[in-house]
Amino acid sequence: MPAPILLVRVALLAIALLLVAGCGPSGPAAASDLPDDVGPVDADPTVAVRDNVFAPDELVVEVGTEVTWVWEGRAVHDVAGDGFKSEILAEGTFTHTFDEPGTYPYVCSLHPGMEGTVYVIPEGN
Ligand SMILES: [Cu+2]
Repeated sequence: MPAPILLVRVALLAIALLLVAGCGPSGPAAASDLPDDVGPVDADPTVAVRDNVFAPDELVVEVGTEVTWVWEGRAVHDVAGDGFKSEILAEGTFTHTFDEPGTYPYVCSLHPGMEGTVYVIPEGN
């Protein structure tokens, strides 16, 4: 009785395809609430974009702060987060002003593992 076995195989294949389709390309995670122990604010809201690391990879700023990423590496990179995305650049700068408190993870979409986080804390903390 091969027919039922074939049906089961088709069903399993369909389920597998659905699972794969649900996992799109991995992008930056969505912004989220702040953890409890963030701070103090970094004096210089600037991040160097190097090969293949953001330095510093964690930055703490007050809400309303303009963060500047400065390309310093030899390879091309970008900055891609929830609500902000640079062009793919080899040099130059990208800026983004964070108007809402929260945790903003971002990545270079070209280099897996090249990740950073901006923590945006309320004014006066
Ligand atoms: Cu990169």
